[in-house]
Amino acid sequence: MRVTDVDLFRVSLPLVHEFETSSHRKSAIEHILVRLTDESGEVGWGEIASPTDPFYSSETVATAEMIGRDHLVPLTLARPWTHPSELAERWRIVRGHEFAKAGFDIAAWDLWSRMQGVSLSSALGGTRRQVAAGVSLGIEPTIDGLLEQVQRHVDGGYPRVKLKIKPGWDVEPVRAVRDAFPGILLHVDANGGYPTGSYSITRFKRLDAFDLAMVEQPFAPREFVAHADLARSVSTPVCLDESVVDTGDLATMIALRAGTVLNIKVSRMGGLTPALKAYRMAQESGIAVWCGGMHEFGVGRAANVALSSLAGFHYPSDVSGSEKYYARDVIEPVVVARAGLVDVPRGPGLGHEVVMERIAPEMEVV
Ligand code: OSB
Ligand code: MG
Repeated sequence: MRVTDVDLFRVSLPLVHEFETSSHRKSAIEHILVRLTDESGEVGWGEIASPTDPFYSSETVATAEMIGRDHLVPLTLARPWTHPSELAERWRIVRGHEFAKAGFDIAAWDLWSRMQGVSLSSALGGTRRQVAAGVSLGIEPTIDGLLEQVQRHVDGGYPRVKLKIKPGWDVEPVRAVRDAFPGILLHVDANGGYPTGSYSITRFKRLDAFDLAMVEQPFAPREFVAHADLARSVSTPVCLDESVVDTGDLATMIALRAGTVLNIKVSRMGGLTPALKAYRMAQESGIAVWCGGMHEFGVGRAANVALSSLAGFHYPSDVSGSEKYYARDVIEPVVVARAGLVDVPRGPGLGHEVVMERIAPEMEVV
């Protein structure tokens, strides 16, 4: 494959429902779409799903644009490659910036699988025809408002509900949801919002009463030891998200027993190539994995669906239908969840086409 053109498009879409986590609230999402064009004219699309502000990780849309333009574009154009996994090796010289790398990596996998005439799912080794989709619900102004959101998505057939929590919004909303929906697969995500120490251990011990599938990322990303302490103190499984951006972090998690569940995100880990590596490593170590999301537009969402089609993904993924977030996604067909299941496309590449009219030309940045 010889890539002759790389185009980056900054695209902003309004959210249909505002989303609040332990760190902030947002009403629109801005991501960067990456288009690689091969000398044959074939194209591949990827998505840089970094949040706008450095509250989830240190990356932002602005840093991703800069790193993409100044480093990843020239490295990608430098010489031909035969398989997308070679690019991760090439980009290794750039430390960190996993979101930026993920956008390029997805585009390379899309391009490569289109050239082979295979679906991205089968290129990755996926075998499922459908994947189970879960929803991630933000912090709501009231518990009644949260219950309405849960009801709407349970009625929509979603088999798993994840609730965002923060100090001051945890035991009470979780109890209310568990009481109203005794049978649902439920879990919570703190996005690192809790202080380390006894206050939090006590709080999480109280959550043990609600039969949660897991508690995701209670403490800040580097707090592996605090996560290990918590994992020893509570019966609810501890899941890591922000803490694990590479296989070195995963090795630390395993060695310290800082959790028994891993949220694999294509975006957080730098793309499908590193996500596959983490998937294999977790499987060998008895860590249960599932595929998380970053409010991706259709391109990144389709990559998450393809990855989730691998048989070892244990829990439902954060790959709800496009319409949960966006009135008008950038792809056709949009991602649809029916009775909590998303079909895995069988056509070449991502199996969806980007609609150029939905990407204003003035948003092209390279
Ligand atoms: O922690 O999983 C997270 C969205 C933005 C940033 C962090 C997270 C999330 C989600 C949304 O939970 C999952 C989705 O894309 O549906
Ligand atoms: Mg999370």
